Amino acid sequence: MIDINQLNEKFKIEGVLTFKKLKNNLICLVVSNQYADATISLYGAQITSFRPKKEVEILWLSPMSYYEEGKAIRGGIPVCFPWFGPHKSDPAKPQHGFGRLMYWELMEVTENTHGETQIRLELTSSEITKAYWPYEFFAEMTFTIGKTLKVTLKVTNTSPIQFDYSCALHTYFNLSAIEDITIEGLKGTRYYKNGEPGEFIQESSKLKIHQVEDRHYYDTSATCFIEDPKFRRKIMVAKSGSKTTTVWNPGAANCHKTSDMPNEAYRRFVCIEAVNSLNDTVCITPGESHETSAVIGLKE
Ligand code: TA6
Repeated sequence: MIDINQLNEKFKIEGVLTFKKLKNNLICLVVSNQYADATISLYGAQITSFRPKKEVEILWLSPMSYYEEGKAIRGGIPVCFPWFGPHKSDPAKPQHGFGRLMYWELMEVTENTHGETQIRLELTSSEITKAYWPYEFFAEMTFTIGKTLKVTLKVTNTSPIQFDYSCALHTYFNLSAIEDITIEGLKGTRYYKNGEPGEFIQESSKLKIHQVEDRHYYDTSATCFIEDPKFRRKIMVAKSGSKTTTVWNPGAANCHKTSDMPNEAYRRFVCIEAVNSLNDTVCITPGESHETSAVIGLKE
């Protein structure tokens, strides 16, 4: 069991970083620096809140989220790894992999010369991870809390053979209302819709969400923007090391069926995800690493 006193002794930065307990003794790290406030759960290495000073929260977190081992926290940025979506051959294995269902070890907390706070967590392969996925690996999640939030998943192959994995930084963005927002940055990009045959192309420069959407845009490294007129802001979603961008909203009917979301939650968030999946899975040889990053902030 992780000891909150030991964490505080080792990592606490007076006035900037401390730890607190969530439900069921899950521990999170709380950052408050000159730029922003943020909360990161050690379970799942999942950031659940990022709020630049004097701004409305950028990440959406379900008020009905489970904080229970074996279940993913609903909201923030769940880390999907080492597969995205259902497992290819074994539906009994957890959707979106085991990364979001494991305790990650906090390794390092630093402040850089600009006063941004950097946090690094690690997950190393073990008998538990090998029961799901047979390879040896070393995964790191790094968060930089500044005016923007930078999140990186770095995976290193420590196996004697090459492996493939898929992953996502499955970011839930907090909205005033889904019907009022538009998403820019995907015009001219091909995509497929989950559960529908065929390929589509994004015709309009402004994507509006009117219903359930589960779109996977191919071959795109583009920065997206969420324009939210009621919150009077444009959220920037940049990324690197990922060529697939997923846009997901469950719509009213699926939202009602999802036990860890209020019925109206679909109006309050959209996911825009930096993904490596489909024709963009990552193949790394022994000793090789790959980084998938997202940078999130407000357009000035
Ligand atoms: O990224 C989109 C998606 O794969 C959807 O198909 C949807 O099911 C969503 O993720 C949420 O998955 P979860 O397992 O967190 O309920």
